[in-house]
Amino acid sequence: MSRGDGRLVEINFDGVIGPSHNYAGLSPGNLAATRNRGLTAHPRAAALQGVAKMRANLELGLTQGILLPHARPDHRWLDGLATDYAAAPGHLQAQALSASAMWAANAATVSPGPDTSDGRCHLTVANLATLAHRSHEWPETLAQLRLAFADPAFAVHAAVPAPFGDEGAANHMRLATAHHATGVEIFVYGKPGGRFPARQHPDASAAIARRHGLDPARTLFVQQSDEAIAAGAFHNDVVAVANGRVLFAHEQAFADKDRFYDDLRAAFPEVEIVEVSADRVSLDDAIASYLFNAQLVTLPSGETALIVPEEARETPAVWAWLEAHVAGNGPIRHVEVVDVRQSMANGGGPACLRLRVVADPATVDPRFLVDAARLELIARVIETHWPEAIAADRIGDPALIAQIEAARRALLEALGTVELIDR
Ligand code: SUG
Repeated sequence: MSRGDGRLVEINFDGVIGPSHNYAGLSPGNLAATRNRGLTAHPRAAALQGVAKMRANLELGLTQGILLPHARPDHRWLDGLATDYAAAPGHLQAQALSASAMWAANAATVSPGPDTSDGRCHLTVANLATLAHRSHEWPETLAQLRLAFADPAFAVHAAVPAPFGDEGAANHMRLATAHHATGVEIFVYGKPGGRFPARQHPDASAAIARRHGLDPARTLFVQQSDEAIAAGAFHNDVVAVANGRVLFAHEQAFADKDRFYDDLRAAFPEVEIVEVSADRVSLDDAIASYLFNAQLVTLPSGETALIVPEEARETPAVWAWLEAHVAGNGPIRHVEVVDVRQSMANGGGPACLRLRVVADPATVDPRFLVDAARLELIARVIETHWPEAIAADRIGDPALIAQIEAARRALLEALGTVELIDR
């Protein structure tokens, strides 16, 4: 039994969208980000969309936390490259400035206490080694996780060494009869050599399972299908999501789905597999609408809800599938729609923006938890300090950089997390 078992709940930690949010097209294989390269971004609107999503989750009765924007530009990283922001070539400026830490699903892999050999909740920070602009997130993520989860109920681990790419919870799923019950953990990896990078290396997944002390009988390693990666599903959470007893996945998500489903049913007989067939929703529609990059959550009533982006409602085949499922007797009883368009245009949907941690909220540093009043405070800082717009040709502008740095500082001061200013 882990500490505080009776009070273990799922907490969604959303990445607060940082003041440097922009469209630099830094992620090959992420079709939205590539397509929108060079567009003018709206950091203030983006961050307020994120706050609105968190507010809506609170109103559903869910427990909500935050992770904070990272120091951008990342001067330490540039220093390691023997340059500084003003002198750096354009591609390094863009990589140093990216607000990509907003996608908290890539912050870490989390194994809740009921699954681990020592009963503690284990978190391994993701190395994000595949793409330059994400490869320097982990030191600050680690600093934040060590602060938020300093209680002995948690074990926070440093990243798996490169070159074994690890993208965190985006390639990890957990099924359990209840959040506080022992679960089955599923690690989804990609095989390199395809059209786009396969970002999750099987050796990284295996290392995390060992480090977290998972029971091999309740741990599965599954290969993502090459066709999903080729179609733009750069993370498994773009084509599959799990919560409670429910696995919600596209028919073409996995390389050998029949074997995976058999293994899963053997490890977790209670599973309810909700599969969307390609003839109802094509892989392209699933990826464009982010149907599966939804938050699949258990409401306080015990019912399952799916929190989808507006784009899912706007994609006729996807919306028809959801309406038919809810009207029938399927496990997903409610569909909630949120507007996270600014993040979506960089390939990050509702599920990308959050990291799920099953824990007793009393063991989490309260500065990383939010209620309506704290969200209001965050919204006020964003409204006052976040840049309204960032055009692609402005990322070298010292005045913009000064505003971005001041905006983050204002938020950390308002939230009492000043020790992170210069972590
Ligand atoms: O890693 N986009 C992110 C989106 C991450 C989505 N996360 C999950 N699916 N869990 C990525 O591709 C684009 C940034 C840019 O191009 O400026 C970016 O990094």
